[in-house]
Amino acid sequence: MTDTLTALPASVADVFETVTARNPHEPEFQQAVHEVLHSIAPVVERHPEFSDAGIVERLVEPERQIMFRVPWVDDAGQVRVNRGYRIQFSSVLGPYKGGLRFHPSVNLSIIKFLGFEQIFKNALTGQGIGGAKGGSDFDPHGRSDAEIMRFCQSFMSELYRHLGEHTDVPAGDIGVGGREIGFLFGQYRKITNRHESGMFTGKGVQWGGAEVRTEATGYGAVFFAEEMLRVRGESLAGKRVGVSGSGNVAIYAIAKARQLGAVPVTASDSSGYVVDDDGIDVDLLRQLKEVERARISEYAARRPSARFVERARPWEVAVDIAIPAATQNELDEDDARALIAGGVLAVAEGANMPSTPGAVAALQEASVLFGPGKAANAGGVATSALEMSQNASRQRWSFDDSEQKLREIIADIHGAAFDAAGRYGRPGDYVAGANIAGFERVAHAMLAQGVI
Ligand code: NDP
Ligand code: 2IT
Repeated sequence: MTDTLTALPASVADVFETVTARNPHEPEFQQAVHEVLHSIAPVVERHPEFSDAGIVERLVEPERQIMFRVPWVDDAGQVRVNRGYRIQFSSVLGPYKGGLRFHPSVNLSIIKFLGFEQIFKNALTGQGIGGAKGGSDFDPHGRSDAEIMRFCQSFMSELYRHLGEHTDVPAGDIGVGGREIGFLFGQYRKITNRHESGMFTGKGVQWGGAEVRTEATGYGAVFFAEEMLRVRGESLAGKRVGVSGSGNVAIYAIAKARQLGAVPVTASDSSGYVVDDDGIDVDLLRQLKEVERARISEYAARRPSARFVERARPWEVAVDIAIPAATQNELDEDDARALIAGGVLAVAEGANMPSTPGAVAALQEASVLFGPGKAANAGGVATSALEMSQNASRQRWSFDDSEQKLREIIADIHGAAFDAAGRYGRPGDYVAGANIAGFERVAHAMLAQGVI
C-alpha cells in the first residue's frame, strides 16, 4: 500500500477496526475493504436491517480459507515447495468463482483482496456467481513446460477436493493462461474420474472453452471505456490509448482499441515499457508474449517505430485513455498527475486495484472518467459465467454472439454503477456506484438467507 487510508464514517469504522486488528499484515486486503466500506457507508445508514443482520461484519470475513503445500520436482531433480491458496469468500449468489494467480508476490493479503473484490464484481455481472480467488507464490517465468505441468498437477492434487461445477469454479489470472488451465483441468479430470466441463473456465475452445473468454477481459475494459465516453458525448475514434502490461488483459484491450479506431501506443512488463506512436502491432505483441514468452524490449528490437524505456511505467506518455492492465497499485498519485497533465479523459482499470487510493482521488478530482476494476474488468468473469452455462447445456455459441452478449453485459454493469452513484448523490462516481450496486445485490441475498 502506498497511501494512508482516510478516516471512515462512524457507520462502518468499527468494522474496519476489526478488519485491521484481525488481519494486521495484509495491506492490500485492508485497502480493498477500506474502499468498499467508504462507498457503502450511506447504504448501511439507509438500511438499519443490514446492521441488525451483521451483513458487513460477515461480508469481510471469508467463508473458508484454504492454504496448502505444493511440492514438485524441477528439471534438475531438485524438490521445490510452494504455497497454495484458495479463499472462498462468498457463495451467497452462487458457486465460488474467481481466478488463480501464479506469481512470486502472492501471499494471503493479495489473494484475500482479490477474493473480496470478486464478490462485488461477480454480483455486478448479474449472473449468479459467488466470489473467490486462489493461487500460489510459484513463478512460472523461465520454467519449462514440463515443470509447469508438474507444478499444476501437484497444485490440483490438493485443491481438487474443494472444487466442482456447483461448488467452486476457478479460471486464469496472472501467470495462469491456457497452458496452465489445460494441465490443471486434466489433473482434476484424472483424480475425480469425471469430465466435469463446468468446473473450470477459460478452457481451450476445442475442449469445452467458450468463444471470446480469452479476449473478454481486455475487450470488456475497452467497451467500458466506450460507455463512459458516451456519457460525455465522446467516442474512442482517433484517441491515443496507454495500456500497461502485455499479458492476457493488455493484449486484447490493445486489439479491441485498434479495432474501434483508437491508437494504442504503449505496452509494458515488469522490465519497462514500449511506446509506439504508429500504434501497437497486435500480431507482433501476441507472437512475442503468447508464443515466444519474450520480454517487452524485444518488441522495440523488432519494430522500428517503437522504443523501449527500461524500468519505467507507461503513465509518463501523454494519452487520452489509460488502461492499467498489469497488477495492483501500479498507478500511483504521481502517475495520475502525469496522466492529468497529459490531458487524459478516462481511465478504465483492466487489472484489479491497479490505482492507489491517492491516484483515484486525484483523477476523480480532475473530473477524469474513472472506471474501477470491479466494473471495467468484469467482462472476463462474466464470459466465464457464459462458459459455465454453455457447459451445463452442452451448447456452443458463436464468437459474434458471445461478443455481442459481452457488450450487453458491460453496458448493463455501466448502467447499474451509474444509476447507483446517482441514487446516492455521487453522480459520475463509478467507484461508489460499482461498490454500491454490487453490495446491494449481495446484502439483500444475505439478509434473505439468514445468519450463516
Ligand atoms: P498475465 O499473466 O497474462 O499478464 C500480466 C502482465 O502484467 C505481464 O505483462 C506482467 O509482466 C505484468 N505484471 C505482472 N505483475 C507485475 C508487477 N508486479 N510489476 C509489473 N508488471 C507486472 O495476467 P493477466 O493479463 O491475466 O492479468 C493482468 C491483471 O488483470 C491482473 O491484475 C489480473 O488480476 C487482472 N484480471 C485478469 C482477468 C483475466 O481474465 N485474466 C480478469 C480480470 C482481471 P511480467 O511478465 O514481466 O511479470
Ligand atoms: O479477476 C478476475 O475477474 C479474473 N481473474 C477472472 C475470474 C474468472 O473466474 O473468470
